[in-house]
Amino acid sequence: MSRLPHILLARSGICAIVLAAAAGPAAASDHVVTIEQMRFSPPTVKVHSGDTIVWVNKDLVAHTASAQASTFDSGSIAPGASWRYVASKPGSYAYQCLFHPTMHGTLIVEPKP
Ligand SMILES: [Cu+2]
Repeated sequence: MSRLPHILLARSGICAIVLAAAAGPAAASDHVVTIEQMRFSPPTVKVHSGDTIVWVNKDLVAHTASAQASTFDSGSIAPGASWRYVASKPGSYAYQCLFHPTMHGTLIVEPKP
């Protein structure tokens, strides 16, 4: 994999996500945060405890999604790769990219409905 061009990796990552989203109702509690052009999109995501958040890196450089309170930390997400996190404790979690401190996001976890 590592010898493939970055563009190809990025595209295959995007395709995988599209296919996963189209695959069925199991994705109902999955939330996707796209990392593209040095931004988290959407910048704020609201989920319920137990939901899964997937950060998908569509940039050509690595990023991280690291909570300022160390609640979660993706580590380096390579170009074209993604990272999944299952939300647990309700709260509001500001996070940033450790490589690019101007990149900010917020994860809001609400109690189970
Ligand atoms: Cu970054």
